[in-house]
Amino acid sequence: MTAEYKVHGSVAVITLANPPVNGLGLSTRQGIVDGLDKAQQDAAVKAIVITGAGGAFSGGADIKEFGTDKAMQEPNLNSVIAAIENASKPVVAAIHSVAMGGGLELALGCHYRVAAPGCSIALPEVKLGILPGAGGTQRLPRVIGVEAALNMIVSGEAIKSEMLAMLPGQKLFDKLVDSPEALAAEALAFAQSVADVRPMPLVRNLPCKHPEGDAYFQFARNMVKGMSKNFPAPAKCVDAVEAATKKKFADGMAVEREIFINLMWTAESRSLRHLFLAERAASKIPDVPSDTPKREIKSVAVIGAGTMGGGIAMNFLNAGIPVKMLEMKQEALDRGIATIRKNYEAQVAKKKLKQDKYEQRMALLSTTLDYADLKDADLVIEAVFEELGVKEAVFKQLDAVMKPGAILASNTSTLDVNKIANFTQRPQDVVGLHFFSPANVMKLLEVVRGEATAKDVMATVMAAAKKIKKVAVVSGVCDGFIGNRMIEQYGRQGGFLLDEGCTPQQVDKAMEKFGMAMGPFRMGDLAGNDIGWAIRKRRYTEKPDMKYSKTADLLCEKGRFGQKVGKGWYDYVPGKRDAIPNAEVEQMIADHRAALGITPRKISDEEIVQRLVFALVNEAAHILEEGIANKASDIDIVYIYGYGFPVHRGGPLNYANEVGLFNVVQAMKRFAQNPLDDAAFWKPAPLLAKLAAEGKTFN
Ligand code: T1G
Repeated sequence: MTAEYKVHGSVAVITLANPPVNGLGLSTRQGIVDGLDKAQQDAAVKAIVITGAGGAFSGGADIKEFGTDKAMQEPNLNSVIAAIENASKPVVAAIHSVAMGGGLELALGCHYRVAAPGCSIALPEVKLGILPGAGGTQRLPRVIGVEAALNMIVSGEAIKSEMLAMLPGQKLFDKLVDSPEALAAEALAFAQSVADVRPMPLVRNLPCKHPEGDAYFQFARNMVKGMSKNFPAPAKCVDAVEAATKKKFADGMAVEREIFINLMWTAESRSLRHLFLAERAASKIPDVPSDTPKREIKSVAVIGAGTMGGGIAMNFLNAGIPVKMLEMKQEALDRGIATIRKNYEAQVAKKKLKQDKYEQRMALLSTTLDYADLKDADLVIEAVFEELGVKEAVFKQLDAVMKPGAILASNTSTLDVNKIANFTQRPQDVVGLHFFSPANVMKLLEVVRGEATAKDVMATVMAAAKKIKKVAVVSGVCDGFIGNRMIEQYGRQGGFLLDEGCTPQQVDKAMEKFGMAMGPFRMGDLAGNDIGWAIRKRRYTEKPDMKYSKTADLLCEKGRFGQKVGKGWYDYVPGKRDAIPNAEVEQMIADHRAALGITPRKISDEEIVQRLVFALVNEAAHILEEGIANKASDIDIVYIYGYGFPVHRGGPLNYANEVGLFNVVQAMKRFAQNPLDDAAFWKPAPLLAKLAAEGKTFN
């Protein structure tokens, strides 16, 4: 059982003990009910306290149980709460640290609630595409008021217990103790003090009204509509809370239940639940145990004060870690520091950063022109020009000066980390840390594991990634690692579609309707079309039989590199990001088509989306087969955090699971028939073909 029972004098204490956050899984729910039964049968027991062991009261229903029959198996959470409300002796919730979702609902079912300060209180179910399903939408408005409750339920955000205790007329907490240390004793004393109070108060019996109900909920619906594109749950939260103000409690519960079950079966909720677990799973490396000793990162060095080097440095400064930046020339250092200052000052101007914090961060930054000054850094990250010869010179220098045990990292986005490691005598200390531009903004970090990279180096950099608030995904060594290797196939399909009859804006609009933050051509204009051009030039010699559309090269030959030069696939007005279609580009595409003897055809949005997304899926299947990525969910995380893949689709592989891998393979067979496409590429990766044939998914 993952709930302990112990009697202290005349008070029985039931302690949830299901680490890490006392998720209310079946055995925990059973433990609570068993404890309630024992307490009620023991004449010596006059009152009951429920609390949580470790770092949480309870983080809510056990998300890992979702989609399994355990989640609904009796006693389900509503049954547990009913058992509490119907108990013959008062039940007091002793709340500390975290009380979220079903954990807060459990507390709301108790007769009394005693809380410690600093506790994170939330109903975050909406972030999983559902809504509170154990009475939260009906009970929370009864104890903190309709508007405060609806705000919490629609946002899913946590509020500190001491803030909620200050709400006028609140009945959420009967007592807020002075400190977390005082909670246990004070909860026992409180339980004793109410042992004989009858009738025992029930939240469900409290009134729930809003003075201008119709007007308020109309306003709430309008607000929610704006912020919940692609997600049905927030609007349903409004319906459920409105039911609390218009219906008897039991009827309101029925409304909540129906909405909860319907939302649980939406693709959006499956995507959000998948990503919740995927993001946490990404930090786990199969052959690197979580207790692997980590090296201490007390200071960091960054080689290169350009856009990437400056952004990388900011991540560590923001985490309070001193950074020493090295450049070859003082003016390059000055430029780099000026850019960092400009970025911080922009945040201060937007009130996103306090002046004193800005100054603290800048005080942690130092610069040098001399490698010898870097020798004491625990981690050094090079962000110099993307050319192997330059990397070789840098790593040879680092190998000569860095102290033993320092971690040497390259920010390379395409080069072979094994080759870079072998420029040194310490390949076990070399790793790739591929930041995405802008490095101080993008959350994704690809941690590229060389064949010699030591396990403790991997454990150390994964922990450092968490400290600088990055979502780190481990990649093996290959050209483009995970993200850029896949995006190359995505871009190739975009080029073929232009040759076959699409305009750039037709492809972009189709992908943005699918949910991409930006279509491939607007993204090329943002990142710089010359980056892809340089890679294709390499490919033309390395892989002469790899088929590419020449359209993008024609665009680059006209110097249309994108926003940075005011023109790319689209035109741009200085200071604005609007992509303005350009007739000359469209004519260039049409002329190129004609030169190839291609008669343009009408291409549906569905084909556009399938060809671009299934190109990602097929390449991802190869990446999984080759062991470049450890698991499918890691690849979804890469695309969500690094490439603007729509969250409500859960990532390219989750989306493929939703479409059905059989259907993905069928579509690929159709694409392979198209003489203007690349039939060889559309041969399903063996892993994909196998899963499809067996009716399985990537997970
Ligand atoms: N169920 C199962 N595991 C959970 C969990 C949960 N509810 N919450 C966290 N974990 C695991 C997580 O996967 C990770 O596992 C570890 O705990 C640490 O998490 C009926 C239906 C509680 C604020 O949405 O917001 O109740 O990777 O890295 O930063 O209405 O976790 O170590 O194996 O996030 O300290 C509603 C979600 C559920 C809360 C702690 N509850 N959790 O943050 O640690 S639905 C939630 C969080 C529900 C009812 C409905 C955070 C946290 P592993 P972590 P953290």
